[in-house]
Amino acid sequence: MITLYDFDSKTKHPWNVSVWKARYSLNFKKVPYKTIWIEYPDIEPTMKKLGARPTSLRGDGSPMYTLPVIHDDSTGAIISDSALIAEYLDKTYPTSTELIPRGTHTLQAAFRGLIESKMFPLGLLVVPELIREVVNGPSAEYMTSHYLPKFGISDLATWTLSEEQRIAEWDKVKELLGSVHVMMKAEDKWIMGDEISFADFAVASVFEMIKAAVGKGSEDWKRVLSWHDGRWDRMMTELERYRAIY
Ligand SMILES: N[C@@H](CCC(=O)N[C@@H](CS)C(=O)NCC(=O)O)C(=O)O
Repeated sequence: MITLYDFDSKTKHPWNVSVWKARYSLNFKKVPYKTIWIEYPDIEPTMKKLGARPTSLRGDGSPMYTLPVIHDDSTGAIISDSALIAEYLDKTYPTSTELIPRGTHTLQAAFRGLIESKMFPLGLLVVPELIREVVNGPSAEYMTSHYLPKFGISDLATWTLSEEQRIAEWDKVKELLGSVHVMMKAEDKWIMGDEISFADFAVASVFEMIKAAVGKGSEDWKRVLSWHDGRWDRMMTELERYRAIY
């Protein structure tokens, strides 16, 4: 059985963009797994104890441990990083459809790089909401001290976005998604055309984070889904079958 490490929350529902990529991948491969929910400050000690690898370095040069991480007790493998998890699942649990089909590795990495490079504006819209409404105390404290300064927010209690700023930030998010939309042919259902892949899960995971932050009954969520001729609405509806939480 595989264990997936994910961020705990008040809503008891996954919300993190990076972990959603791994969750979609596990569900797509139909590999049985269970989730262990942890808080931000517990990532490093938990991962060190497990023997997971850090995925990058912090500004001070120390190793940075991140989620998602999976532990597959049938092989003993412990994998950090959502893309490496997808590669591991393709290799260890071969199925007729792959997350990262042979020959698409570089293009998929470039595509994810594009999405990640343009995600910053979204942070200002979702991170304060996630801290206020979604995560538990220890993660809220961690995100407040580690993430909010990046957005120039020093005191969340008094911080608000004006309506004008909100519209401007949402416009930037629309632009990011629009840059993906214009690269796709109208008839393309998925990033690779007719074939679903890890690249789609990278996009859908951004939507999952938006949904978790703004709420699925909100006007913001309905508006986001309606952008670009309803492409995202259709995509998220199709992906319902890979959204199970174990
Ligand atoms: N490249 C990694 C990135 C994972 C990542 O950055 N995870 C963040 C949450 S979105 C994290 O765990 N951060 C830990 C921290 O900020 O201390 C992946 O795709 O898995």
